[in-house]
Amino acid sequence: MMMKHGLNRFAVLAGALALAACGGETEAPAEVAGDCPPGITVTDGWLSLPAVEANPGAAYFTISNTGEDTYMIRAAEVLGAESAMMHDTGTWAMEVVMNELPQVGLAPGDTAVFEPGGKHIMAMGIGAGVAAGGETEVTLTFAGGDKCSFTVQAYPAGETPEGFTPSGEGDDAA
Ligand SMILES: [Cu+2]
Repeated sequence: MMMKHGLNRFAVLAGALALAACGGETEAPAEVAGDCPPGITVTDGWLSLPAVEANPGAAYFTISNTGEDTYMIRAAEVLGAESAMMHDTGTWAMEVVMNELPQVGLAPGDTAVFEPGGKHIMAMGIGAGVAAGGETEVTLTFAGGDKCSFTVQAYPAGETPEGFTPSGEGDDAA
């Protein structure tokens, strides 16, 4: 954390957007953005809302490490949700299953893609304050305690952001 990279501005903006989106509907005090550590950038953040209110939703994003330190994502929170955890998607006995990911490593130069059919942040108990067309905030906690907060736009179940293209990690790569 000795070098200044000007990335703080992103986190500040993300925090302001999340506050604007929440508009006082949340009862708990908003967990406002810290900032992403130097070299960590997040793009394409979005949240897929559940089709049925009681079901979990999932947050997706791309996170890159252009810095010199290795980071290990250890935990995730979604503002407005009761709880959240990192999942990966796989197949077991011909069924699609989700497994909890204890951590996701980001060595220098690494990019991790969280997308449908792969890694995602499962968000349980999403409150009424997070609605389609609105925004909320995801906070990742790294080993050692650094945090990275960013805004995700909420989409109805089954919809994806305009121009969304899977990374090709799944089965449907051409
Ligand atoms: Cu999941």
